[in-house]
Amino acid sequence: MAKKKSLCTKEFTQLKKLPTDSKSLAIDFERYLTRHLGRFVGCVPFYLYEALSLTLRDHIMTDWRNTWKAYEVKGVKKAYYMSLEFLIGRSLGNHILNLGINSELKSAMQQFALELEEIITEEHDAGLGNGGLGRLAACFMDSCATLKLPVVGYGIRYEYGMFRQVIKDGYQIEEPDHWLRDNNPWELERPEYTQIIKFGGRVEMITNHNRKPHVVWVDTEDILAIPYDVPISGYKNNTVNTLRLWSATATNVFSLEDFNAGSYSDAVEAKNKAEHISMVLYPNDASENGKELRLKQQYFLASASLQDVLRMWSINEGNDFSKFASENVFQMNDTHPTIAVAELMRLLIDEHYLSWDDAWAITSQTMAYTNHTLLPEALEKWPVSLFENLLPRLLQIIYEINARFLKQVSSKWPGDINRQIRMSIIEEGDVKFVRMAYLAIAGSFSVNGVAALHSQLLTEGLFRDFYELWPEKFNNKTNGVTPRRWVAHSNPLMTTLISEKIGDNWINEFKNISQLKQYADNRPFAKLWHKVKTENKKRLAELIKSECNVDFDVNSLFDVQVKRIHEYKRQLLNILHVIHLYNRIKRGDTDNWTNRCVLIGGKAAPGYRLAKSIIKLTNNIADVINNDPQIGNKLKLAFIPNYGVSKMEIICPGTDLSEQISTAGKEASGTGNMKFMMNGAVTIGTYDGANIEILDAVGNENFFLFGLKADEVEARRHNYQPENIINEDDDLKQVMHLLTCGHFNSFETGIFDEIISSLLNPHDPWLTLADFRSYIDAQEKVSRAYQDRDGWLKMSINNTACSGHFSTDRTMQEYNKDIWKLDS
Ligand code: 26W
Repeated sequence: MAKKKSLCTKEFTQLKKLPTDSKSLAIDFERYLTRHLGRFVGCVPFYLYEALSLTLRDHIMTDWRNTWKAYEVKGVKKAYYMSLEFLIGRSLGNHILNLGINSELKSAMQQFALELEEIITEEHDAGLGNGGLGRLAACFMDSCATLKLPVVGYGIRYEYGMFRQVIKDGYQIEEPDHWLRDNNPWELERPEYTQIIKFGGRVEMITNHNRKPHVVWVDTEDILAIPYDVPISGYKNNTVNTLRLWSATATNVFSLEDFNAGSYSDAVEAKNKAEHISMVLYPNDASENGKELRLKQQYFLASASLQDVLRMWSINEGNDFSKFASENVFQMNDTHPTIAVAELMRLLIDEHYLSWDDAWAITSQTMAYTNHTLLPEALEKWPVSLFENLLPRLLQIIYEINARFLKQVSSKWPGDINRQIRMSIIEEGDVKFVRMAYLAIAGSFSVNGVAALHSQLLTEGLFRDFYELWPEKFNNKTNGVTPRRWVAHSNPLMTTLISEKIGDNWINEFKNISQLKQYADNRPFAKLWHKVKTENKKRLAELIKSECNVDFDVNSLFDVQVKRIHEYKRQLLNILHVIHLYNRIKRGDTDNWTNRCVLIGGKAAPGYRLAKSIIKLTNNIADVINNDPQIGNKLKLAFIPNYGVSKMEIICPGTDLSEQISTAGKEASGTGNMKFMMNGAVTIGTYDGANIEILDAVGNENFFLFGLKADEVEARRHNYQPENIINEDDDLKQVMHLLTCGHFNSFETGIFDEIISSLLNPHDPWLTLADFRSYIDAQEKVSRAYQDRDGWLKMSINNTACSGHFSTDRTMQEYNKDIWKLDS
């Protein structure tokens, strides 16, 4: 749809609020259900969810429009958060919390004999992300709206989100997640803001109207980007920000030419091909795989978003970009959208006729880059040849950026050719590559890591040369999570208990949660805390029963590790401990025993064989343990299928012990660790990522630290002999024996050989066995601590009370103060 001039000349007026009493809500709900959807109260429950969402959406629309207009009228500086992933989860429950009309809606639903909580769970998760990085983007959006920061999210509206994980015979099976199959009430299509995205073609030099040489990119295959806006409500503050997700489609749905020539199928094929771009989220979370379609997605997002921002800019400023850099800032979520650096240059030079220097001044003052991983295999690089075919003009610009950049390098370090080779944005060799992280750093005024240790390791290792060149660009922004979703929404019982004691302003002033500290030693309060935890454990136990058919007894210690399955996160170390406990029970070593229920969950990238074996191993061990009458309630193990945002909302309030056991120096930050802490779980963890800051906040006495530190890990690599470690440790010897003798795979010979040899490998990058003893000892301390109920409750309360630093409200305030500099 082409955008036409408005017919209306009237000035903007604020939209008025709609009534939120339960009677009005009930009337609206019934009207949507019966008149709009044509259903009735006894229908398929999804329609109840849809009708209720539409009811609520009317209220959000008011604030949405008023928020946008306020930003527009004030002409404020804006930040754009560009991310290939936004792991939003469900929206309805979150909006209800933010609008503060839970009790009104509850009673409105009661008028129809409906339970609000049940309706809320009808919503499909918006699973547009892999894990930490995607969920972080969603938490950031929440906090920006709550802080009234003018931040717009830009992403892709994938037709299929993160795959659904089904477990069959213990193995992970991936099923497509067609989350948009039913209507999605939380999106608003905006065809009037469609953008055209170019691919392929060639680059030509022409003489423009000023008789100056000018580059044009011609004979391209064009694709349309259609925006869908998703409302992001702030907490009880009448603010609704926007997440704009792009969907791809063909430029002309049916090429008339093809159609008339009788090739209807060619016309349809073109449309299908275009739509592939936004069809599916890539389910890899730590290794890049260089697929052409992925680069297309990245460029599609970057180009559509930048064109959109320039379109809005030009409405008021025309082709005057003198103030652009002081009113706009782009935050790139990892290297995934960093082609934006070259694309902004292209748009400013080719489409808006700026000089290279002016365009570079704008680009390098508006782009900021966040790194989320230290794993070298996750660093994106694209074959130059791919760029040549797909984005020839962008490649030219990257070469020019690189040439100018290398000049700077050589003037700082004259004659240091090795450094130039190391730092070049282009990796030379038989196959040449574009190094996206280097492009991001060269084009950005800010580069940040996501926890103190991570940011430090970036400057010492991965980006050391760049740090030496531009120390002022580098900074740390420790991650957080939003306390609205991860406490107020997920843990209503705890929320009520806390608010009764310290009032409810901790929900948006999260540092005030520290006021809880005074209750850590208060016995009546601890008793109530225990009651809440037990109720939450019951809720979790019910989930485990229905999903895994395993009985978790609420009196046991609930020991949880949920996150993507990856060797560096060391689910294997956890499993070795479980085998050790099993072995102890079998050999009768159970004096002073603490009953434990161990829960593991997470998805493996579909092509990551070893991670998939880890899932199978977990399920096989669970089968043996859970069906052995001699083990009984002493030990249970369950693997929860299809771990995601909605499951975590039930898991984290019911957890006693949070497993954060990555090889030190490998987990950039972790954010699950923060969710557990806020909900009163105690952490057993390595000195890694944000664990370090959690330990700092909560103190040694409230945290179970173990394992090698990052520098010790590096030192240890040179003399790592797993065989020796096994021979010197009887417990480990027995554990390894159970694994190697096929105790857990008696009818499936050899299926765990790869896992076993990875543990025995002296070059095991994750040094799993090096931390075995200290992990087992720390776990033993946990078991003993859990037997002292009062002591444990004190630790639990302290963990929540000390979690004030880990709200994304704090994180966003830091981004704003140091990087974005927006008015709120
Ligand atoms: C190329 C594909 C790809 C996709 C995702 C490469 C790398 C990634 C990242 C490693 C994804 C990620 O989720 N990183 C996580 O980001 C979180 C938020 O900052 C951190 O808390 C986690 O420690 C980090 O692993």
